[in-house]
Amino acid sequence: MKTMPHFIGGEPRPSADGATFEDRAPATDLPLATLSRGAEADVDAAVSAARDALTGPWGDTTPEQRADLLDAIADGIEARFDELAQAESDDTGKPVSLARAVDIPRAVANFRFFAGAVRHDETGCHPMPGALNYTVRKPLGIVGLITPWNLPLYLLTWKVAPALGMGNTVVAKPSEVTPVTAGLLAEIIYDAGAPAGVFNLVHGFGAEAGQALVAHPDVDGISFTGGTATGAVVAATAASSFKKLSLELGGKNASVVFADCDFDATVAGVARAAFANQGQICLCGSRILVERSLHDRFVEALVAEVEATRAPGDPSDPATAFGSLVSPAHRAKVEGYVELARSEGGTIATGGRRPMLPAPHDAGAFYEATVVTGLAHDSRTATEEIFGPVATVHAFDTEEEAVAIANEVRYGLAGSVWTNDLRRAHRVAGAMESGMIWVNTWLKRDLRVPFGGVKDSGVGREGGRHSLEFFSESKNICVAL
Ligand code: NAD
Ligand code: 6OD
Repeated sequence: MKTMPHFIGGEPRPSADGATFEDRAPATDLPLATLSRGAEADVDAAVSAARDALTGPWGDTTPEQRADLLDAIADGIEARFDELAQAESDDTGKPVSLARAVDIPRAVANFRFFAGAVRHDETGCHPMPGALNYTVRKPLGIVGLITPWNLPLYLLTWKVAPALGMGNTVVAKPSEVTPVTAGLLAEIIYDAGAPAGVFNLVHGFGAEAGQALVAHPDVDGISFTGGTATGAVVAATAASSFKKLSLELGGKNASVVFADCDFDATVAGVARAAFANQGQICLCGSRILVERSLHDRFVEALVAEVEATRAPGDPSDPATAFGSLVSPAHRAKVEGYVELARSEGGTIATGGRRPMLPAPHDAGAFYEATVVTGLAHDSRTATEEIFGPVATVHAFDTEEEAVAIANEVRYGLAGSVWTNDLRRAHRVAGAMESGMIWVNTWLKRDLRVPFGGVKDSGVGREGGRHSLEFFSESKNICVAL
C-alpha cells in the first residue's frame, strides 16, 4: 500500500499534525493508499511556498520557457503512461481501457495544447488619436485548483497546464476520493524541472483543506470543478476576499432524439453519452428525449445496446468496458435514485441491480447500467443530478416540447441533438439552455472551444483563450504620443 504525503515547496511533506486518511480501491474495497490529511497549517505552508516561488526566478520566466516546461511534463506523463493508467483505474474503478484511451492521453494533450497556446498567445493594441493602448497579461498570482473524483488527472491537468503556462504558482487540492494520480503528477512536474514551490499539492477533505484554500487571504484565484452545492459554498467563501473564480459544476443533460436520426449511430451515441465512465461525467446525457413515433423502437434498441456492451467487470481486464462506481457511498446514492424512480412510477427497462461478480470484485461498488422508462419528465429522478449509470427516457411530440423539457431543469451544462434535419439541428441547439451542445455526436472535444455551463452548472468558461484569460490579469497601458 502506498503512502502519499503532500508536496510543498518541491518536497514530499506530511501534515503538520501528522494526520492521515485512507484511500480504498472501489472495485475491491481493498485499501490502496494512506495519504496525509491536510488542514489549515498545511495550506498555509503550501501558499507560503507558492508565494516564495512567485517572487523568485519563476516570476522572470518567459512564455517560451514555461511552454517548454509544459512539454517536458507531457513527456513525463507519457513516460509513466502505464503506471498512471493503472493507478487511475485502481483509484476510480473505471476500466483501465478507458483510462488508457481517454484519461491519460487527455492529460498529455492538456499540457501539449497549453504549451502551444502559451507560445502563440497574443494581446491587443488599440491606437487612438494622440495615444496608443496596448494590453499585457500578468499572472494572476497564486491559484487554488480544486478538482472532483470522476476524471482525476484529466481535470486536474486541464487547470494546472494553463495556470503554470501563464506564470502562476499553484496549490492543488484533488478529491479525497481519488488522490493518487495527483501525487504522481507532482513527482512528474518536479522531474520535468519545475522550480521548487511552483506546484504544491495538499491532500485532504473539502471541509478542511479545500475550505482553507478557498478562504486563504493570500490566494488570488480559485478554479473549482465539482458539485453545484459545493460550488455555492466555494463562491460564498471566496466572495469576501474578491478572488477571481471559475466554477464548473453539475449537470443533468438532455439527449434529444428525432425520428429522422441515423438510427444505429444514434443508439450507440446516446448509450455512450449516458453510460461512459459508468455515467459519472458531468456531461453525460442522462435524460433521453425521444420523438414519440420512434420511442418504443429506440428503447428496445437502447436496452439491447446497453446489455450487449456494458456488462460490469474487472476494471483491470483490458476487455472490460464498464467498471465499478467510485465508492460504496456513491453506489448507495445511485441505488436510492433507482428506488425513487420505482416509487415515482418508473419501469426499469434494464439494470437496476448490483451485478454478481467473483471475488475480489464481489466487494466492489459495481452497479448495472440502468434505463428507466415511464417517468414524468419533471419527476425528481428525471431532473436531479444522479451522476451515475441511470438514464431516463421520455417521449415528446413536437420540437417545441422537446426544447421545453430539455430546459426545465436547474442545470445548463451540455446536451446533444440527434437528427438529419440540419435546420432543425441548428434551431434546437440554439434554443437549449446549455453552455455546450453536440449535434449527432457527444464529448467530441476541441481544446480551443469555450467549456462551461449556464444556470446552476457554473460561472465562467475554461478552454483555449478562456483559460489563458482566467489565469492572468489583463492590463492596459496607454501611452500618449
Ligand atoms: P464535490 O463538490 O463533492 O467535490 C469536489 C471537490 O471539492 C473535492 O476536491 C472536494 O474535496 C472539494 N470540496 C468539498 N467541499 C469543499 C469546500 N467547502 N471548499 C472547498 N473545496 C471543497 O464533487 P464530487 O462529488 O467530487 O464530483 C462530482 C460533482 O462534480 C458532480 O456534481 C459533477 O457534475 C461535478 N463535475 C462537474 C464538472 C464540470 O466540468 N462542470 C466536471 C466534473 C464533475
Ligand atoms: O473535456 C473537458 O475539458 C472537461 N472539462 C470535461 C469535464 C467533464 C466532466 O465530468
